[in-house]
Amino acid sequence: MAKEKYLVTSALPYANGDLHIGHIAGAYLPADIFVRFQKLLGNDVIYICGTDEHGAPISIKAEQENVPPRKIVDKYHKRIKSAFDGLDIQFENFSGTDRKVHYKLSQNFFSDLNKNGFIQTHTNEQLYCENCNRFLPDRYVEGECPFCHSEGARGDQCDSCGKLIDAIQLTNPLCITCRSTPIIRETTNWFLNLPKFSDKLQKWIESKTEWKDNVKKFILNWLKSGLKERAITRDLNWGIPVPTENTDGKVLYVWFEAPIGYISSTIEWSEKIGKPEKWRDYWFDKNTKLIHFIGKDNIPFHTIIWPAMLMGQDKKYILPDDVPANEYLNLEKNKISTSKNYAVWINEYLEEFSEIPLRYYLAANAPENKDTDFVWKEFQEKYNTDLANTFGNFVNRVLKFSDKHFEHTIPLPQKISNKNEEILTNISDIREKIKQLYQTFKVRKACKMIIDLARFGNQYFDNTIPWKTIKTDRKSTAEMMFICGEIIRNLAIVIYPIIPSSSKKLWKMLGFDKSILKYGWNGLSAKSDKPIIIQNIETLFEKIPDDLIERQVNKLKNLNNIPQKTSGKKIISFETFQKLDLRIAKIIAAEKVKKADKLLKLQISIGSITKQIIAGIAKNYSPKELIGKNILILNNLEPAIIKGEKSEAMLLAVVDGENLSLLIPEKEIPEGSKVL
Ligand code: B3M
Ligand code: ZN
Repeated sequence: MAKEKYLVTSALPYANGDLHIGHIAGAYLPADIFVRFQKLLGNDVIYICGTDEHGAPISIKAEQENVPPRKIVDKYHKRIKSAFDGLDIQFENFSGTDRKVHYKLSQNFFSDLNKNGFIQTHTNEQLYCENCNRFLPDRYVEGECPFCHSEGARGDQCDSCGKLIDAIQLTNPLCITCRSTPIIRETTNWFLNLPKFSDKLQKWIESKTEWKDNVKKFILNWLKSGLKERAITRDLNWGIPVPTENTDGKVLYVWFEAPIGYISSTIEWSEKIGKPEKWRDYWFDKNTKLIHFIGKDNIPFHTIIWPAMLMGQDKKYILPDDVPANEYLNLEKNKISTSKNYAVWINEYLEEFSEIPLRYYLAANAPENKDTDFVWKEFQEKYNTDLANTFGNFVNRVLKFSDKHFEHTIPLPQKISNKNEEILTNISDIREKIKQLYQTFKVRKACKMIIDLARFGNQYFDNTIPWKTIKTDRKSTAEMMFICGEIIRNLAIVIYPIIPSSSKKLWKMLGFDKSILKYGWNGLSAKSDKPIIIQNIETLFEKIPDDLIERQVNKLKNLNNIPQKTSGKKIISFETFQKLDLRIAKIIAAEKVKKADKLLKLQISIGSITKQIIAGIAKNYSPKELIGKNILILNNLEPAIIKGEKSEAMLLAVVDGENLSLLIPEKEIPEGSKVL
């Protein structure tokens, strides 16, 4: 079969801070897994990245630390790269956007677009700080989001609703440096004429039938509301000079040049490997599949602005084949926040753990279609249960048993029963499914199937009781061991993309002479034809102890300013408030919900009707003390089934950590009364 060709990129991290688990789950681990999978298949694939080194994020950090921007960039480039190394995330090249090749290429991009009539200048109003004597583009200014009204929205994008913002649209803007209110001043900037690309973009996106729903929806919405020209220069002094006249004091907008970094980093790679023209084989060959891994806040840049920039070049660059953007990862139910230091930082993590549990947990819990939550306790449990107890235990018992009874081998059987043949067919079906899942970026499901296979292995071992049969029937025991060996051989390879170092360790125990990548996915298609010679048996996965996890949990608890899930407050209208049917209800019966230690089942009476509600208050109230109490409820909440029980309204309570108190009217008031 002809080799497929892939050019895989991950969003270029800003060189203004360290990486945390949210970055890894969104854009880097999924890409690394995909790349390793393609390598196992024997496809031609390169993984390209680098740091994003210009724009307001960097210059602001430099001002805060009172050092030149280049110093910040150098420091964080190194720290970011070492975090990736520690997590075994391997790029073909990891460059940076403050390098010569990148300057040249970015300026060429601008010049081509300009020459081809896609760039216009406009003089318009911008925010200007009279105290700092400068314009305030992007992150230099903060205010209330014009769309969702959250506070603390930046001048380029609102973190709460994800919408792109023009700084001038902010309500109550403030200069982030001196906190004074900026004035409005005119300035001239260069704009990319996106509307000219509308039709082409629309057609192109409609052809992408296989893109993830969240991504397509986002783009089609954007197109529907009409594309606008976008400024691609900024009044800043840190960045790439604009290659045309009258541009003093201006640089290319960081989001204009950053994606070009994907190309310049590929060029740098070509030069490093001594094949300076090689990058063209990827960027100009329409058989190359260009895949951009990003977090959801980067969708518009990668699916509209960047493709338009590519379309407007003289040279025929390929366009993105897929942009599998991920949703967000939260931390212990709250939003990760760099500024509040509420995060799990990779460099710190690596001081206490190996990369294995994190890679596994973030893969099994990847925010592929919805936001997911990183919970330390779950991290420990998931790893201990799936990898140590299931996968590792299976490998260990099979290898130890076979090693002892079959002269350090997993033997080849003389014949294979029909039932066992069926199992082998099943294994290859499962493998085929896992392959499809990896190919379509569904790593969560792939993880699950892999662990299910290991679990099946354990059951097979238990049910066939080799420790008994070995005394009476050596032949059939050899056959069972062979089946277990086949499961292990498959497991070692299919888990490779997710936890490559464990996979290699297992591979070593199995003593194959070809490396795991050479053997590859294809090596799995034929049955083993020689016995496996078992090497030194080591523990694959050491369990994570409780105290290590407790320390991490406490670290987070000790932060005094934990950010809330939705940052900023949302203002709602009086009409919206009026839609809430808040009432007083009387509890007439209460009991525990089976198999749910936090839940109580309550019967409440609201005037003439009774309803059932399921409430998470069992830790704070006993059923007995509740009966007869008048409580506050939200009456018109959509009914839900909780633990198999119907819940037809919601009780209101105040919560402070573990403390919970019901809201009870201060005076005697008839049940059913409306709260106004
Ligand atoms: N530096 C933005 C971010 O970290 C960014 C990505 C650039 S990709 C070309 O959200
Ligand atoms: Zn200022």
